[in-house]
Amino acid sequence: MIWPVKKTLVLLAFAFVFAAISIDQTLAQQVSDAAKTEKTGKHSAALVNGYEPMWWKEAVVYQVYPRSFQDSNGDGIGDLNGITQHLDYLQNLGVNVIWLSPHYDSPNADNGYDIRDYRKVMKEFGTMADFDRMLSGIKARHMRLIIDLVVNHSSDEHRWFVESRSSKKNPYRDYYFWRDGKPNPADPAHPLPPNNYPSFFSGSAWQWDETAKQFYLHYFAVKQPDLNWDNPKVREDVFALMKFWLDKGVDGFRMDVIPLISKQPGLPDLTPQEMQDPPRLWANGPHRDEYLQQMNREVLSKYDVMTVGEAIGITLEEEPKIVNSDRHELNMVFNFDAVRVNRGDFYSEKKWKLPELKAIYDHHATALSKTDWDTVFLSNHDNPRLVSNFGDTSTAEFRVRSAKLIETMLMTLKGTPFIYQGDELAMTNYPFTKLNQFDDIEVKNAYKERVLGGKMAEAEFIAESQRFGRDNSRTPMQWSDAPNGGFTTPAAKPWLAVNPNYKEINAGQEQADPESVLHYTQRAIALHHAHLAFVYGDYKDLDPDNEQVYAFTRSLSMPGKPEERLLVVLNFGEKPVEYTLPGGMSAGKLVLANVPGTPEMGGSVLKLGAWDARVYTY
Ligand code: TEU
Ligand code: CA
Repeated sequence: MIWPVKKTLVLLAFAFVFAAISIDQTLAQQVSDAAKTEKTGKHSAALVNGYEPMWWKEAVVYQVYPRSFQDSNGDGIGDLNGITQHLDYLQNLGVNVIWLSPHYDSPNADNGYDIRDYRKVMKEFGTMADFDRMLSGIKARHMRLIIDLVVNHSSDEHRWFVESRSSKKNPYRDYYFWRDGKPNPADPAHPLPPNNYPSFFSGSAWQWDETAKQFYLHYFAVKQPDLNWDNPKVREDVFALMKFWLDKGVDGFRMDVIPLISKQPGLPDLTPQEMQDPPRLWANGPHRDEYLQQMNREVLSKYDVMTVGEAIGITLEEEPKIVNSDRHELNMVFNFDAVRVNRGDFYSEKKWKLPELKAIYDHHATALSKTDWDTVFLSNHDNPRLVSNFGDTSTAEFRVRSAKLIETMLMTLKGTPFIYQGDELAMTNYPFTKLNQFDDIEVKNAYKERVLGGKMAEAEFIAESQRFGRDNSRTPMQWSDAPNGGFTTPAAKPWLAVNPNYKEINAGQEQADPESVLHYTQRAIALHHAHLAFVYGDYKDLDPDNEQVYAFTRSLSMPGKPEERLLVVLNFGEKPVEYTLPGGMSAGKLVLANVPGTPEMGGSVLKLGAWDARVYTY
């Protein structure tokens, strides 16, 4: 008696599955028909101002550096359960996507950018069950998660490398780059590196290995050997681990130094000219696009994902090779022109003027076509704090205003905006005064090479590292005015010291103040979401040569809708100005301002105070 019922249920279930599949196929068919229409040049109603609408184009992304976000168990190290505790905070902020810096098993030579096991959660961060709980918490709040894919290199403690170094005959030998050294006439027992490649983290990019009696290549730390993507097995293994996480439900990847995966054939010495900027050459290996296309074909195209590559070494003109949708590689990349506008060699400061930054953004808006997509960001875990880098921290008032101005800019420029944890609080650089306050391998190695090598005075090195060192952005999140800023328990010792200004700058205080940077960031994000013009609209710089005011428009026409016209005016500095909009233009209704009491209507002459940021209709 019971069997027929069960059978019917089973059949019904099958019918549902088939119905679901056929609906999916119909949708997929529609999408591919739309794509075909686009290719044949016929007008497709699905496009918005020529762009194919995509969730990742409309998203605002928030980067979490797990080590420094929230410690939930009092060991002084941030963890996944700590992130889960703050998901409501992130949802309230209005961000759609979380980019999680590496959460994998790692000996932490470079804070997780050296991965020992790609399928395991870092012990200090928790367990896979914690990860799953975090992911479902993110989904339950209608947000998405992208994770960091670090596959140009692994840790030297990864099983592949352990095998690889064990013998020349090991099947994993070709997973990495092993080479004989050059003869060293002065000391025959110690050969010289195979070529003159420098490491990003000082010294040679080659490490002598006593077991293997050969050198291996490491663009980054000695503990980060470069994977050999020319070996098809490496690609297969990487694609499999990507699927492992995608099948768990993650929504895509931020890909660490991804253009570096295709090495120069034969690994010849850099010429003196190439030596000026090694990543330029390293990022343009002969198989880069082939490997990314294979990755897209075999993995990415099978999921609805967001992909963003760290485009180190790639010029803006070259970006479409990676991001043009017709090429089926990645959705977008990070270009460093803007964030490095004030940077000279290594951590040295370069004087810059506003027109240079505008020229970069103008270049972005013109160099990319309607089938490319862009990112907008001025901070991450490798750069100083946003407000310390581009704003003014000389007084509390200017810190708040300038941070709001920068948030306004990020949410209104063209491209998917990325913010970094603490930006929304206008957290600042740390007052580093001595070497032992730093944790970062980049600083420690550079100290050895530069200061101990006699190339630079210690005081100058510390001052530059205080200005640009990566640990500035890695100090723990300041949640409250409790000891340790609420990052960890009062008795614990955080892995990196909390900025002493946590008593004034913290989330609790900002939540209570409607005029805080936190509340303002929330409004700026909401504004971004409220106007498709900020996503798909045209960008026009109204006054490219003005050294004080950045004024631009975003406008969007869609069939059957009134044109969306928005005007952004930013006074970059403390000097007030009476600004006459160019071309007889008049500002209309105010939609966002960083100073309370700003008049509701604009006009053609705007009285701008220190660090005033305004968005109007026009
Ligand atoms: O960064 C690559 C990179 O561009 C850095 O070398 C950067 O130029 C430098 O640190 C700035 O001072 C990525 C990750 O974002 C970084 O955290 C890692 O250390 C690095 O790759 C190696 O994985
Ligand atoms: Ca912890």
